[in-house]
Amino acid sequence: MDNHTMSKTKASTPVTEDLKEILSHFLIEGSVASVKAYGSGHIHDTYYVQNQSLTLPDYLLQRINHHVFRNVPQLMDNIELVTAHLRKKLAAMPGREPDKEVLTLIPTRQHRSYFEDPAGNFWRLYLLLQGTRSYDLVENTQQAYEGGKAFGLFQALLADMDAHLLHESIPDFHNVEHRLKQFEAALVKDRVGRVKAVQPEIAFVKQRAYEMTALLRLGREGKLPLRITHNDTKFNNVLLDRQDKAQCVIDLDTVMPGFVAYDYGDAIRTTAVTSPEDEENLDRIDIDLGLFRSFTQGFLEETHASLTDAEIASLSPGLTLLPFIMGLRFLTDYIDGDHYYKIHAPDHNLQRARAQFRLVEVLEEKSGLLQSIIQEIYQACQ
Ligand code: ADP
Ligand code: GN1
Ligand code: MG
Repeated sequence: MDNHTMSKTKASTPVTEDLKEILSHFLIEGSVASVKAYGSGHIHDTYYVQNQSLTLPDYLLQRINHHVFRNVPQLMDNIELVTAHLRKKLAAMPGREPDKEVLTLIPTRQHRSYFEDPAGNFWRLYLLLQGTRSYDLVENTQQAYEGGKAFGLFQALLADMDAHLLHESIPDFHNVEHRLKQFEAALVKDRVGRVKAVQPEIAFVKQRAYEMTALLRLGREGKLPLRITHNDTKFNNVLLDRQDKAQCVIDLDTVMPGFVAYDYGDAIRTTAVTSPEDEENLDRIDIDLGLFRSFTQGFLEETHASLTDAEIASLSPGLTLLPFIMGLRFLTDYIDGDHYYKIHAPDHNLQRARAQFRLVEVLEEKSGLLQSIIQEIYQACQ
């Protein structure tokens, strides 16, 4: 990684004293015992804030990556709007617990949803949802089912929210034509001289580029409705409780208008696969049909009544599209010199891209079978 990209996107690691100073700007209860780096997200820096008192809440502090989310006030407006809408909808449903099922932002002493420090970093604080866990890898069909219920319900609850209220926090986020243009631009620049070494991956992208725009074209023809979607439905963006029941959908930064197939495809990418997103041994990458069925069952139980026939038919192409987009973005970042995603090894983005492209192949091979499972589950939900 060259110094230019390091300084442009990777802020220095703060020490505990700095973090405690940042926390002093928020309206927290009690006092801070410890602040520890937490989670495995690729974009923000997340810290677990432990309270001195066992009876007062713990918190989750995040330094927002403002190179990725360029308009933080708009981003935070979105999160306030979405959480308020979810809270209101859940409050009207018997047996639900909005305070446990929706993220709670802790305001600053200036009554704002984020704090900007003198160095230009943006910070936000959430109430830590006690007794919950997120999993990078799904462990069983019950968890996969719960993941499907959580993202399905999330979408159903936002169906009546006015999409015009939301800002596009990252324009063209899942627009594959836009991602292909960024890829082509990176190839032309070849900033760090890596293009020569990734010819097979480039060929993989070019072979599929046109077919991967099918959903966009359907959308343009008015055949697929835009809904409010989550757009980052990785399995670790659902918190499960101690009984492995889905409790809360988190990571709301990319909630924006999108197609239902985006959320479905992005979720299957991590929820129906037992190897990690960056699996090095490509032979290990496969779709687990039990997990696939379970996620699909949970997702369609919550969404079937509102989806059109065209949307049901779009779920299957969404399965290959999302790992394709993720592989393309990882590869583009690799070619560009690794300045978007956090990496933990020099070729990490390439390894991630290869794993995602292998997953695309597996999904292509099984697409007929997966499509018939979706149809069967959909019919049974009717
Ligand atoms: P990123 O965008 O970096 O993935 P997330 O918002 O998903 O950041 O948070 C990172 C991790 O922190 C999550 O995977 C989850 O384990 C944990 N987490 C986030 N918010 C909460 C919360 N309110 N309560 C408990 N854990 C949380
Ligand atoms: C990023 O922040 P995190 O790790 O949840 C990325 C997603 C990718 C994901 C791949 C804003 O999500 O789009 O699917 O990595 N988020 C952004 O793991 O780019
Ligand atoms: Mg996350």
